[in-house]
Amino acid sequence: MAETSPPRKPLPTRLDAVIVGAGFGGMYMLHRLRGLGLSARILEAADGVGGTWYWNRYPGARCDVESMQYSFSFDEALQQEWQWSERFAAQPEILRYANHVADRYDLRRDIHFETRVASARYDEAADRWTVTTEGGEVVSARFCIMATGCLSAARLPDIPGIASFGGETYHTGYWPHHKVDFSGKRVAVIGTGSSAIQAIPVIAAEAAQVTVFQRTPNFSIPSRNAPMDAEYESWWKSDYAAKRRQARMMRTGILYDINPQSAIEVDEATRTAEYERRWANGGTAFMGAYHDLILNKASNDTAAEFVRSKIRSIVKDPETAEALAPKDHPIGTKRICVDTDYYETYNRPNVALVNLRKTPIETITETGIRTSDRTREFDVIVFATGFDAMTGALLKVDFEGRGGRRLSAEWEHGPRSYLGLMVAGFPNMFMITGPGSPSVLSNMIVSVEQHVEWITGLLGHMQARNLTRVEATEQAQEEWVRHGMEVAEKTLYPSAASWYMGANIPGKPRVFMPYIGGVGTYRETCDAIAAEGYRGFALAGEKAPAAAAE
Ligand code: N01
Repeated sequence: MAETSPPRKPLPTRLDAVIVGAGFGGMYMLHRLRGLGLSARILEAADGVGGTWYWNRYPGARCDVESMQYSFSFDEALQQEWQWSERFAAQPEILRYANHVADRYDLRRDIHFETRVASARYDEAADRWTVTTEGGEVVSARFCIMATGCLSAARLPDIPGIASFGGETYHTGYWPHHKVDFSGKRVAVIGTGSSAIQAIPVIAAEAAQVTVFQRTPNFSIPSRNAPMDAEYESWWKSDYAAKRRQARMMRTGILYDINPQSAIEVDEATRTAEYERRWANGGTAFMGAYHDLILNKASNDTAAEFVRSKIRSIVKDPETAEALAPKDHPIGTKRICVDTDYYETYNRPNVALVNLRKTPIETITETGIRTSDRTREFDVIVFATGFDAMTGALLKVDFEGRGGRRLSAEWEHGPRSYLGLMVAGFPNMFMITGPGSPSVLSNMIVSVEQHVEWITGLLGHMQARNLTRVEATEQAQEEWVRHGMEVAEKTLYPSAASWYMGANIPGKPRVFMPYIGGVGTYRETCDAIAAEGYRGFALAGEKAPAAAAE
């Protein structure tokens, strides 16, 4: 298995399709386009495949979807042959899997590594995209497919003095390939989201001292990670295809038991027993304890209070425990975290928590961090400060669509799309897990497969009819955006200042970006739209659709 790329080769000047990004979405898309007989290349900024799992190499990085479910389902042989070593796979193993996929389907020969796309312009007369790389290479392609991921534009905070620090600095989403040696060092971690919650226990086990700078606490559930249980693996593999079919119809694309009851329908003892059972099992299935936890504040409060009581029982110092107990958002409305020994880590003598709500950061200095009450000296600062989520990577490319429309202008007040797949005014440009689709609220691989297969179906439909252009109509887009907002408003999600809402980026419009109607419902909608001849999409080309249908 090769983990590094072959030498760079020049880009072809004319292709059927350019795919941007060699994560799971881009790789599967390439595989399916080959199946249609189309010429396609992936342009990838990194020097290897894996997308999010290529970049997020921080200590403790691990998936919070179980390994048996966080993997491709499109090939029975692939899913039978691959063996995961743990219940929740760690980043190096997922990256090995991504490399295995690249090799197994001979994808590398059509991937251009270390190639970052700068701009894409649509030529209406030719029905083609002109894609230009940062290196100045230009390729003309009929289709431009963005597989850039939802959490790939890492973000450093605007803290004064950030550039003046003389020690080592790292961002969790842009971690170096070499092992970072924390031994004997004084380490600051800024941020307490999923990445920090995974990294802090591992760094604390090695460093002399870890100081965590927390602005907003998050809810975290223990993962109860363990070596893969052979019986569990065989249970999955005995009828993998059937279980995958079930998973695809679940709200999150993950097969787990969701209790159809309401949390406030049952008495307190029953509720506590259910929360205890799920806490003991570990993982995000905790949120399936009652079906209405994300719908009803009173129900949500019961789960939130249960987790707060767990934090208070684990963390020995009461002031630290109180600072770690989230009170500003309903549980689950910011991405729930999954950890190994996160809260326990605050009982270590070498770990301290700084509550930035009480003593905000004033500046980063050459040797440390100054908060409103004091200055602390550090050898290393780890920024676990997240991403310009969902739109960041898409808007990094200067997109110019039909009639000179700019994607940045179209999305000035928040992303607008039809199904999270296409944007009106940008014909032949697709997004894999774009804003407006379930994406980050789901098992990403399930959503990636669904999008890739749906796009493949549409391109096959066009091929059969000799059509050269597809575009979402303004009306269909308008209705989908409105529907997405209506569904979100029925939940507690918009009440949290989350990255789902764009709230972590100063100046970013506050719009709930993913589609929360559920993975299964969304799949049915997409399938129905395809079955109705791609309702809401304008199809055109060399032959008119009517003539093609004859
Ligand atoms: O990023 P985040 P992440 N001063 O945005 C803080 C996925 N993921 O990389 O909330 C001080 O969640 C910020 O504070 P606040 C998963 O979907 C999955 O951790 O803005 N602090 C927050 O605490 C996840 O949700 C997995 O007040 C500042 C933190 O930085 C998503 O990636 C693992 C600050 C950022 O948290 C992103 O997670 C890891 C400032 N100026 C990630 N600016 C798994 O599958 C920001 N912060 C398990």
